Amino acid sequence: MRFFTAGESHGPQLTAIIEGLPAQMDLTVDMINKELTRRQGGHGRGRRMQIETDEVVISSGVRHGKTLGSPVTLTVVNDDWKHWTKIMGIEPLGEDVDPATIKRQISRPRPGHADLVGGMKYGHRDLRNVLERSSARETTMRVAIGAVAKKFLEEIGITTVAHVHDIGGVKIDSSTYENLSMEELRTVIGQDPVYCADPEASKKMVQAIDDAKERGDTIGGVVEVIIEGCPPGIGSYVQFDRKLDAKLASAMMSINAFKGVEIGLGFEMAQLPGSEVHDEIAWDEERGYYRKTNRLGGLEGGMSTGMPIKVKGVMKPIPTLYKPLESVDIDTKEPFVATIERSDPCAVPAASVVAEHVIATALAQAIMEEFRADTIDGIQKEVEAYRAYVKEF
Ligand code: FMN
Repeated sequence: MRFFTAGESHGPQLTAIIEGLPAQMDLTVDMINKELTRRQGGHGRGRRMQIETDEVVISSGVRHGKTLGSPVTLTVVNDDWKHWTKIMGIEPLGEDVDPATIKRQISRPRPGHADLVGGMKYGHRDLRNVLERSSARETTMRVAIGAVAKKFLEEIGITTVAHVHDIGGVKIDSSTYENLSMEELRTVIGQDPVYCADPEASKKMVQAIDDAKERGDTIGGVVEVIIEGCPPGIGSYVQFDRKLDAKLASAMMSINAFKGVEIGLGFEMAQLPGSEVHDEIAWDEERGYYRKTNRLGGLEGGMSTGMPIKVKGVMKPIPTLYKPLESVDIDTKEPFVATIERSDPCAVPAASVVAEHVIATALAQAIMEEFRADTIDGIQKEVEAYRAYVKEF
């Protein structure tokens, strides 16, 4: 399965094309829209989330609710496009229009954004040409693609969930969610304003977001994606670019503002002896092979072990601040304090939804490389036979 996304933040629409999906798989716009709605939620999101209600249009690759095996095209139209037709127009400006009169041009790069280097790299003196694409608006389509990937995973018995682990220094108490089933965890975070499973920590996180807003500042955090039901042996140790942990880390790092990834205990492993990091192997008739603990987060040697996969990602605080940082105007070369394009104090809850979907996409891709069939039924049969084989191995 491969995919592309396209579209500018204030352009007419965002688009994704997914190629390589098996045929005969159930797929509806509702499955995708409910995930897009979750991406727009979470305490700490501002005005633009209220302007937009993202709804996807499927315009190819699906007929009567089933995939055809042909490329699937997904589109999310920009409801606010009417206000941007001149600023973001596709046609040449025409000789009678002075480019300087086009509104909302940007010559002031924001620290922490792609603005300055993107302008240098692509020769854009109007930095809007950079920020329109570098904006996290693109993650809308990553979620849409991930919703399709999640449906595929579900068809072969794999479930995913993501939750907020910490925000602005407030950490979840792990005991609040460790014993919850995936379904219970999904229900709990679905009702929480910051998608956190610990009600006490959640209250403090909401307060931390409100305090940051008050100060004109922003805060980041950590999200965790959990995957259950993945059979052992997805990915491979035989070549560096087939390692599943590397693929998942790359997917996580591809999200705007994500600056680090942990698998299992992650960076904590640096302080622990090997005996407290590695997981002992056991076997019983019902489960087949399993690990007595899961400190390595379901990955060994670049392959899934069959235990739940646990990947965390750290999001830096949003770089656009109401308490602005200093920068330099590229026209005058004079220093200025940055103006605000738009800003929320915290987007960690929304980012947890994005993380779940990019990880689901990377895993679905890896699984499709292992099990090749043109129909979902064919893949299901292959996975089933493989699960039976590894259990008895
Ligand atoms: N950055 C902002 O300045 N304002 C925002 O409102 C904003 N919202 C975001 C929402 C989500 C869901 C995510 C994942 C990121 C958001 N960001 C926002 C972060 C920027 O897109 C990101 O920091 C920027 O593109 C620079 O990329 P880098 O941080 O990966 O270097």
